[in-house]
Amino acid sequence: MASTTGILPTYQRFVNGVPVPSFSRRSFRPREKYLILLVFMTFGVVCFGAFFYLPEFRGGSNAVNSVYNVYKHMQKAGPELLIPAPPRADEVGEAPGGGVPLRHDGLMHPDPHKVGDWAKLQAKIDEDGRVQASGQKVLEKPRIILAPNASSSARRPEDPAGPRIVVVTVAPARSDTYPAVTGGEDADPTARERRNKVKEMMKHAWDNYVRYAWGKNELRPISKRGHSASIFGSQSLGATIVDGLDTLYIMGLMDEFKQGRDWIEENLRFDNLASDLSLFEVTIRFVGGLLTCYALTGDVMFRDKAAQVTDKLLPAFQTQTGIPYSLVNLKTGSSKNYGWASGACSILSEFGTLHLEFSYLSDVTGNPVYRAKVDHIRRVLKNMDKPNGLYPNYLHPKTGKWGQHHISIGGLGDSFYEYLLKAWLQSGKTDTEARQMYDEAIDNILKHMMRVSPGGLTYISDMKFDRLEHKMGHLACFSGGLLGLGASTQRGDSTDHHMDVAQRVTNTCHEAYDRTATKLAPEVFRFTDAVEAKSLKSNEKYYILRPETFESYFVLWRLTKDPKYREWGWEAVQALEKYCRVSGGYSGLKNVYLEDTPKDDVQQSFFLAETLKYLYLLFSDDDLVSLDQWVFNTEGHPLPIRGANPYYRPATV
Ligand code: DMJ
Repeated sequence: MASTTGILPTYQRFVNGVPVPSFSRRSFRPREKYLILLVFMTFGVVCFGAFFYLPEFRGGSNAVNSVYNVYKHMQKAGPELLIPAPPRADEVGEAPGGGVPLRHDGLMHPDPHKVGDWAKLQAKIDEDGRVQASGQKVLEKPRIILAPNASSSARRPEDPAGPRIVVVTVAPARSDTYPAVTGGEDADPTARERRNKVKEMMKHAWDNYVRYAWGKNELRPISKRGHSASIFGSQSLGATIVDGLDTLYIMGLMDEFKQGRDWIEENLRFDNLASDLSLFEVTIRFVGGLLTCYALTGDVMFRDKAAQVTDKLLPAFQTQTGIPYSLVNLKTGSSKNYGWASGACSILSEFGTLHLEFSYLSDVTGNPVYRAKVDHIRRVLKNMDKPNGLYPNYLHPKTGKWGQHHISIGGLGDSFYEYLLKAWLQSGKTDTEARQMYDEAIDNILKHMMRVSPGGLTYISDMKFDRLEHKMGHLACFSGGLLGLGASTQRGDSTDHHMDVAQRVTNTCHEAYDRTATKLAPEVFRFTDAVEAKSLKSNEKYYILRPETFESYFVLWRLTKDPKYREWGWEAVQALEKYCRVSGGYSGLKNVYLEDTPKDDVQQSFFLAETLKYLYLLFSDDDLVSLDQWVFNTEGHPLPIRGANPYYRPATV
């Protein structure tokens, strides 16, 4: 008979001295239950202890702190790993003063299970953002060293002063004076203060992009996730990184610059992009942004990436006329025009806005193929018959004939005129054909399309088949700066007239801002018997963080020194802060005439490339990115002027 009194308990049951098979039992005896419970409790205590003593979790005084610590570690992997993607903006409201997510099921009310935790976690995240924005780094701030003559980017982790980031700046050629590309503080303390504010705005826009949309094209600042406009195709190409990088550099935000630069080196690839990308947008944002970074730093990685992507764009030029298509599939090379474009035409502001980037790329690579493409476009345009000396917005790439006779210095036409003037400037004023075409085109536009409203506002309207449309698109507000730049760089019969119109049109654009509730201008504003410089249609009242008016303030400030341009720029900063800033970045507005306008939940990449750059330069000293040495591409990326700027960097370097 088996003993029942050993050290270890036996679980064999006996009935009348006969062992009972154990499988027939349906439950444990009480002693067995206690033992199992003890084992589970011991296991639980061990796990619980380990949870708090693992280094990742130690230090939190409560569960929220622990979650927060995990969140910080997961930031790089994307916040959605930890925090489920919030509902879309139209499904979500913000609790008064709280930022707590609300469910939207007809009535807005808080989800009782999540409110407390969300509020605490969000407070922690916001605090983190504030600490970083105020310059107190959670991590030790690396020392940034600009190395004007460096030949390598060697890190020195053994440096006792902490990690060191070297931003390579290879001096291009022997020169006594290198143009200022950072610094540039103004002597005026108010301007300095305002410039610091713009820099802080850039930090807010960038940091939130890094936190919520790193590697994606753009940021949705309200729903805090990535966004991609169709112009970028379906891939994540880090458009905000490439577009915003030179602004970071100019503002002296060098650790952020290095962070973006390394992402580009490791992640930006143009092979196998099997979707249609815009030739124009990729050129002005990617090629332009990369080339500026190459000019600023001499880092050949930027130049080589610019050449790689441009090579992938070249199939778009394989047309009967050499006028390229709008869209190109980077994998297959197949190209086409937008379905909405009149008669399947190519668009003037697109094929006419490649000259600066393609010319400079040829010069820095030694490969003439890029310049040949844009020189050919120039020849085609020069030889075309032009109605009243004007360039219609549409041209067919197969027939070489104009499409509908719509003419505009705003959308669909705008940057073609800009690149005529700027090609001449970029060439060190040797490309006189471009200047001549610019002067003729502008004279004819002003002659046929400029009007003064009864209230005395000068505007340049659109024209459709010889009939004026008495409106200006927001895009046309860059023309004040353009006309001023043209007038200030060469004297001629039209100089004074162009300078006068430049200032009057910029005044009109300022009025379009001033006549709204938000002090931000709509996409389109009209001039009728009923209204001046105001929108009439609901679908033209939006503002998408556009830069054009501020670009004109900047250029005209540099040219005239009239303090009103800085004041107007400061009004814009305040309006952006009041109506567009949200905890996750900056958003466009759906109706500028409503103070409580809905937002569009998109932080456009050009907000970093242009809007903030022009505002920053408006409050900087004239030496910083001098207009005598740099010419801005249409996306706000400064390219060096040949002969005037040693950063032009010949191909041999
Ligand atoms: C930018 O992408 C460029 O300035 C382009 O030429 C048209 N405008 C947008 C920003 O509004």
